[in-house]
Amino acid sequence: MLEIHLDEQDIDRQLRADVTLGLSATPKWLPPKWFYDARGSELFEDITRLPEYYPTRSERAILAARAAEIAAITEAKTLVELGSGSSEKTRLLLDALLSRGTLGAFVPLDVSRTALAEAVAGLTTDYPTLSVHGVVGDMTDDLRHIPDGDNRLVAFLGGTIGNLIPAERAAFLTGLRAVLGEGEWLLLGTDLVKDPAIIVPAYDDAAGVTAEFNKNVLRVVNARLDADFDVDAFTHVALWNAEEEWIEMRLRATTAQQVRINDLDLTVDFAAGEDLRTEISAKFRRPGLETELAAAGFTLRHFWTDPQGLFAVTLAQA
Ligand code: AVJ
Repeated sequence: MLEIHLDEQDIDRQLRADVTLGLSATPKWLPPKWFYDARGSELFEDITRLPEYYPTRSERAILAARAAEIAAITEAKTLVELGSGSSEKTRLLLDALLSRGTLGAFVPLDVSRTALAEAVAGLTTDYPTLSVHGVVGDMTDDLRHIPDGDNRLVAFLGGTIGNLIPAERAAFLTGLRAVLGEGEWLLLGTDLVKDPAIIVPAYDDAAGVTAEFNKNVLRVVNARLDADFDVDAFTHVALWNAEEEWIEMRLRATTAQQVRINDLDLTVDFAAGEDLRTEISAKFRRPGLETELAAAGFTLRHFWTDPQGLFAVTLAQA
């Protein structure tokens, strides 16, 4: 079953608001959620298989090693997954919780109705005893639509929390804590601070897949808002912000140019070399994470990393 709290019209309104705000700002920016149309989602899947992109592999290794332990500790009855996408790593958790015998329901929440419908259909076939209840919604403002239940485990994997700036993270975690009862669980995937010589190539791969993924946001704006971005007139930039400990992805205008966004009746000027920021991907350290969780009312119970210490999965309790 699929429950829809976000329709095409809501999404269109959000896109218009984001593009109007971001392209009128100095410096210019666009939120990363607009990367993910069908092509962008495919490019992201390609990224997860790149030799340079360690987060997906590292997180999968942690979950494979710890899923049974997570099931034994939480004995969760419902697994909620935020930003579930293809739900591939989730199967590790579902299998462990089903073996443990506690799990009755899986609630994937995602903004993409098509991706979610596909995931729900596949899971319903593969897990006939499980109640699969998809929620189409925005994880930052539709958490109230997570169905009631007791002993729920909310998984937010992939390191996507790193796309939020610290103030947004605090608001998100506090909002999540507010919908959970005391004792319920959060399983959080976070990329870790490490040598930028490892991080930067993960966001600037030799094959140029991340560059295509980054530029895809311009194609999305062109297609959805009748704009005329010249995609080839921008270059992909990934830079490590050492102070904030986050990666910034930008699109740099190679020449001075004007872009017309017809549906917004907006004309935007770019200077030669001007950057448009398209994503931040924050990297974490255990102490900072523990502090952020505590500030939102969560207690860190376990912090697991892969053998190389690249990525972490944290189990926290409300
Ligand atoms: C899906 C948000 C976790 O930040 O690493 C991959 C997206 N951006 N390469 C990340 C992404 C560039 C990814 N997240």
